[in-house]
Amino acid sequence: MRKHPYILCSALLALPTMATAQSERPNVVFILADDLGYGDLSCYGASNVSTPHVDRLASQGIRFTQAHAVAATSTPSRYALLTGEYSWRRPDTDIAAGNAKMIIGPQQFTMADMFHAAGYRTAAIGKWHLGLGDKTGQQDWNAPLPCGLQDIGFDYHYIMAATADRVPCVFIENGFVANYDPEAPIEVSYERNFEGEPTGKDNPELLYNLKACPNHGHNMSIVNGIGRIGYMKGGGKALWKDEDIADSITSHAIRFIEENRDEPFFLYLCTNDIHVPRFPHERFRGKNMMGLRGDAIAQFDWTVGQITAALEKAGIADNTLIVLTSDNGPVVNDGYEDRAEELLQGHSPAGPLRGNKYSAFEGGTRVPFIVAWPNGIQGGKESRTLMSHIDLFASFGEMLGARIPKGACPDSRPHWANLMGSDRDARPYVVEQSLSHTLSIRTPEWKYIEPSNRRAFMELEKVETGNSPEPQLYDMSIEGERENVATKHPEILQQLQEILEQERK
Ligand code: NG6
Ligand code: CA
Repeated sequence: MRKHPYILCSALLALPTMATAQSERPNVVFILADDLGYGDLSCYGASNVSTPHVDRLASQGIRFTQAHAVAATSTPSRYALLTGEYSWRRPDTDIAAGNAKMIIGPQQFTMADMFHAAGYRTAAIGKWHLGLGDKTGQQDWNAPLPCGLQDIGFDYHYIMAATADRVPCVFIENGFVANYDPEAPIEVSYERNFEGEPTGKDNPELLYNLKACPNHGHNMSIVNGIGRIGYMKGGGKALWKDEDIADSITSHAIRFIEENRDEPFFLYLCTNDIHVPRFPHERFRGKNMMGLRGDAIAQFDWTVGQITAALEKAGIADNTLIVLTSDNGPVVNDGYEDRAEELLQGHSPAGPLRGNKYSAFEGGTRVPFIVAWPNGIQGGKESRTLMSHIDLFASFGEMLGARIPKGACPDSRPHWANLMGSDRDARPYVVEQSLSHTLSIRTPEWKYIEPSNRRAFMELEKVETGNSPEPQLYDMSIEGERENVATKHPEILQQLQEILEQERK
C-alpha cells in the first residue's frame, strides 16, 4: 500500500521558504459539498436560507469569490482535485455509475498519498463517486473489494460508492459494505433488473418518499421509497435511509477527528447534501421556505457546525485548516419531484452567475470557497483572486514541504500564498470543463468558451449549457456572460484560444 517508499516527506528541504514548520502543520479538513451553488449560502448572498455555521467559518477565514471547480459535474471535478490532473485529459472520468471500477489507479500518486507520506492520518468520508474495485460491473459487493481507497493513500474510508441517486445504496467502510447483512446478499447491475424486483417505472405506488420526474433515469430500483439509477437486489439492513445519510457521514467524521486529535490528519469530507434525492432528516424537513432543497442546505450547514464543534471540543480547532467548497454548480430540478423550482421564491442558486451545474458558463464551475485556519489566517477577509481546485494538491504540497514524484499532479501549481489570502503571483487563468467537455479559459478579465455543436439547453433541468457553434468571449467585468464580444476583440480571442491549445497539448 505504501507505493512510493522513496518519497521522504516533511522534506522541508524541498520548499524551504514556504513549508510550514512540522510542529505547526495544521490538520486539514476538506469539506466538499455536492451541487451547492455560488449563491446558496447566506455569506454568498442567499436570503431564503440561513447558513450560520458556514457564515461563521467565513468570518473567521477568507471567502473567495473567484474560485473554480475543474468541472461542472462530480466525477471529473473530484478526479482533478485528488490527482491534480485535468479530468479532460482522461476519457474515463465522466459521471461514474455506481458499479464503475476505480478511476484513479493504484499507481497514481494522490493528494491523500501526499498527506499520508507527510505523516498525516488520512480519511475519506461521504460521497466518493470515483469508482471502486478493479473491474466495472464485476464487483462482488458481498466480499472485500479488491481495489479501493486504501490503495490511493486513505488510511480510513466510510463512503457512498457513487451518488445517493445511484445504486448500490449502502456505505462502504474500509473496502467492505458497512452493516453488511448476510441474509440479504447484494447484487448490482446497470443493465437489467433482477427478477421480481419492483422498479420506479413499473411500481410508482412504491415511491412513498419521493417521486421521480417522468422520463428521467431515477425510475429503476426502489430503495427507501425512492427510485434510483441502476438496479440492485438485497442489502437488507445495510441499505441507507436517505434521511440518515447526513447523520452517518457526520458521526463518522466526528469519530475520526476524536480518534486522531493527537496526530495531524487530513479529512476529505464529502457531503451528500445537497445532491438529489434531497430527503434530509425530519429535523430539517419542512422547515425551509424553499422546501427540500432549502432543507438540504440547512442540513449541510448543520454538518459544518458539528465538525467545527468537534474540533473545538477536541481542542484542535486553532490548528485545523478548513477548506469548504462545492464539486460543481447548482441545479434546481435534477430529476425528482421535490418542488425545488416552484419554491425558489426569488432565490438564485448560482447567485449572479449565468448557467448551472453542467454548464460551460460560470454557474457550472464557480463555487463557494472558504478557507479558515485560526492559527494561520486572520479572519474576515474576502479574496477576488482567481483560484482553481486543480491547485489545491500542489498548494498543500507547498505547505507540507512534500516531495512529489515526477509526473504526479501534472496540472497542479503551488499557490499556497493565495490560499492564505495574498493576491500576488496568482494563476493567470483557469480552465473549466462542462458536462459536454466544452472547455473554457477564464482570466480575471475575460472568458473564452470554445465552440461546440452539442445541445445549448437541457430541457428537464432547464440548464443553459453554454454550448454554441460560435466561439464565445465575455467581458468578466460585467457579471452574467450576456454579450458575446468575440468579434469585437479578435486579438484577445486569439490569445485565449492559444492558451487553450497549449493546455491541451
Ligand atoms: C446525471 C443525472 C442526475 C445526476 C447527475 C450526477 C440523469 C438524467 N441525470 O446523469 O440526476 O445524478 O448525473 O450528478 O440521470 S453529479 O453531481 O454527481 O455529477
Ligand atoms: Ca455534484
